[in-house]
Amino acid sequence: MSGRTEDERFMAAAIRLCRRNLGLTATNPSVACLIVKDGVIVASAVTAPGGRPHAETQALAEAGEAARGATAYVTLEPCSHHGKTPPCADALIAAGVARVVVSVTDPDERVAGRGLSMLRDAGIAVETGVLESDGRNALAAYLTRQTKKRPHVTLKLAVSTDGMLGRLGAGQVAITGPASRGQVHVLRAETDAILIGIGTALADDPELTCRLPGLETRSPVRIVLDPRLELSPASKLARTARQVPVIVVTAKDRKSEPAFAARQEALEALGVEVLICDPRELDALLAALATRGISSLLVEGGARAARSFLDAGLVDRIMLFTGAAAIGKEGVASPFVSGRMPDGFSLRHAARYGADSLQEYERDD
Ligand code: AOF
Ligand code: ZN
Repeated sequence: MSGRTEDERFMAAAIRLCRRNLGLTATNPSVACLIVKDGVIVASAVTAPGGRPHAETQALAEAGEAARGATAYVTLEPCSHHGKTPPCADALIAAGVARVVVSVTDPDERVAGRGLSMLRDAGIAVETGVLESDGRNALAAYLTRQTKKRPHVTLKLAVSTDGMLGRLGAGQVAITGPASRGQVHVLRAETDAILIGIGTALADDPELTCRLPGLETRSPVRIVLDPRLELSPASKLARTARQVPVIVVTAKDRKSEPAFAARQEALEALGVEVLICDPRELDALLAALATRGISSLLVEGGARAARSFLDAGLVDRIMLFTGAAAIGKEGVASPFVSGRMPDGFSLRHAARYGADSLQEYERDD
């Protein structure tokens, strides 16, 4: 891209690289580090699956002696704390790096600016805030969990040309084409958990896994809001719970019913986790999910689940896919349609996938 400084071009590359391990590093963020010497990338790394080792230590090991006098580009402020690994700031200092360029400072209270101070105190030139908006976007899950103590929530909607999400009683209706569906599977791969309402689970019998070739192992945890515990043990979700975890969220007061206990047992025998938490209390549910290390949540349907997350003010990003087909009679209306900006959100990105379009909106605050 012309007009970008050298720092911005290397940071853009680092931000692209860190996206590779999104969804694999919970509860750590996926961070990338490039070591650049005389305008050439001599080493690069991204936080390892599981969250460790951190990006910087891997990149420095790869660079070896070449790190001396080099510039390190890091998407997140290097850590300053002795956690499960020694501080990355110390590793950068020991390697003799001359300059460190950072996109986003780390809100983790053990770091919070200390990483940058350690580097400066050691005489290293430090630059921060480079491509910060893109960096924050790539780190959104981690930043939201750190600052709001809940997962970052993406609402994905697939809307027909006439503004419908589906047709009442018709099960799954194809609204978007294969290219959009591929994108949705990439989103699933990058996300820790995916959530639907019981209405969608009963109508569509979806699997909610990532089925892109090569990414099959990256399916998110699947969550169903199911106040009356209606998910069938014969559903695809229940039958595949041993391969990819399924959590059914159900209301407390049902425990007193004998039929409830039997249904709970049948689901648990298949490996489904039954979480007692009132599905109408989304704040409490999201806090519970964050405590389990879930930093990102994809809400995939249906209209009611979408509405309740929006009404609770718990949507951070909207991915609006608009297909080329119309639904017509008996359609279920979407809360949003193409071309009309949702209140409190701004357009961040737009793209075309085959005959479909995507609008990505980001919450304003
Ligand atoms: C970095 N580079 O690649 C990542 C960082 O439990 P620990 O020791 O792994 O520390 C977790 C914290 O480390 C996490 O909350 C965040 O502050 C930072 N993550 N830092 O320098 C990395 N993934
Ligand atoms: Zn670190």
